[in-house]
Amino acid sequence: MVSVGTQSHNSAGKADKDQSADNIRHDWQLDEALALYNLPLLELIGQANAVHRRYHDAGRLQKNSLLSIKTGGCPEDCGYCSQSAHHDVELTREKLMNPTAVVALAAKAKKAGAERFCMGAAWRKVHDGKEFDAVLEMIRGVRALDMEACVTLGMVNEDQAKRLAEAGLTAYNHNLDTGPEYYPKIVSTHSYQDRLDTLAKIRDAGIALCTGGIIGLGESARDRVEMLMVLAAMDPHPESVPVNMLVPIEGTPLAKAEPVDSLEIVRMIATARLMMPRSMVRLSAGRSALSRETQILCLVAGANSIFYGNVLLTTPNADMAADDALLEALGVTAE
Ligand code: SAM
Ligand code: DTB
Ligand code: SF4
Repeated sequence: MVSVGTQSHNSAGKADKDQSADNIRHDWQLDEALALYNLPLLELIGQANAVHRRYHDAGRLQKNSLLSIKTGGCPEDCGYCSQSAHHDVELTREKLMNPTAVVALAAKAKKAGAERFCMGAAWRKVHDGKEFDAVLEMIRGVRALDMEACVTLGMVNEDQAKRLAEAGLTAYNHNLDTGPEYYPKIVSTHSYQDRLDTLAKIRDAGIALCTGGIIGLGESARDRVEMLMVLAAMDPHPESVPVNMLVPIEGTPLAKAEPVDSLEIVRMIATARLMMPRSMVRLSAGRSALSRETQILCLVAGANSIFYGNVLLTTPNADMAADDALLEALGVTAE
């Protein structure tokens, strides 16, 4: 039986360099990771819940608000994405929003209980100039509200990472999306190594990493755990790990992808929790297709963060009123 040691206690959520004394591992092997993923479900959830409770306050859930600050027209060809210019999707393109409007929406999200404000731009990479300056202004504005700020802008260079850090950016979202072998079947315009290079520059600049993936792209369980192995090999582990379930978009190559059994997202979250005990694990896109009870299973299995708000980037999120009822039923408090 595969199990994970959980002997020593540590304070929640903080990733630091000295993780070795705390059963934090960076050397997961494929057979071990797959064995965790394939454990009998109740055993997997039980082990993940025990690790979750040891490293985190299980009565807390982080609420993040998400906003698309620049929508559509992206030159990349990610097969799942509504915003790629390569696909024929019914989507209104929007140029970069102005910082005042963005910060006003962040203030509104804060009032609704969000602690982190995440801003996404459909760019291949950041270009220096007026637009990047405007994004830096958004970050400073969000931080001035005493909220955490996260952006996802595509690839960055070292100088841009440094400027993001100077603006006070809390975290940078840049997903690996799937395992290294399967990735080229999903995207051809950039490589897995490009993603890893951007993550390294962000981390070198002292910004927390938010990086995870999607299930439902036609990948195997092996591809899923291979992605988790790449994430868990990072030292320290990424501070947050979003787990998305594909939101199928009409007009994308993955519009008709075979839907995955919702218990696979529970397995993915539980395995992420076991392999990266201290990271925040975010139950991200796809919640509106999950029952209340499946979402609760995800939280029991170690998810401790959600996107809260009626829309994700371009697709509807779980309804806010339903989320309020869910949180009320759970009796959890916002972080
Ligand atoms: N262009 C930037 C990038 O690729 O990093 C930022 C935006 S991109 C939309 C952010 C992430 O959203 C993707 O890496 C992917 O994990 C997730 N995502 C995009 N479309 C999705 C979909 N249809 N279903 C689930 N997740 C999706
Ligand atoms: C992440 O992992 N999920 C969010 C956020 N990071 C940027 C994006 C979800 C997008 C879902 C599809 C859409 O709304 O376009
Ligand atoms: Fe562009 Fe990001 Fe969508 Fe890929 S996932 S097409 S890089 S916006």
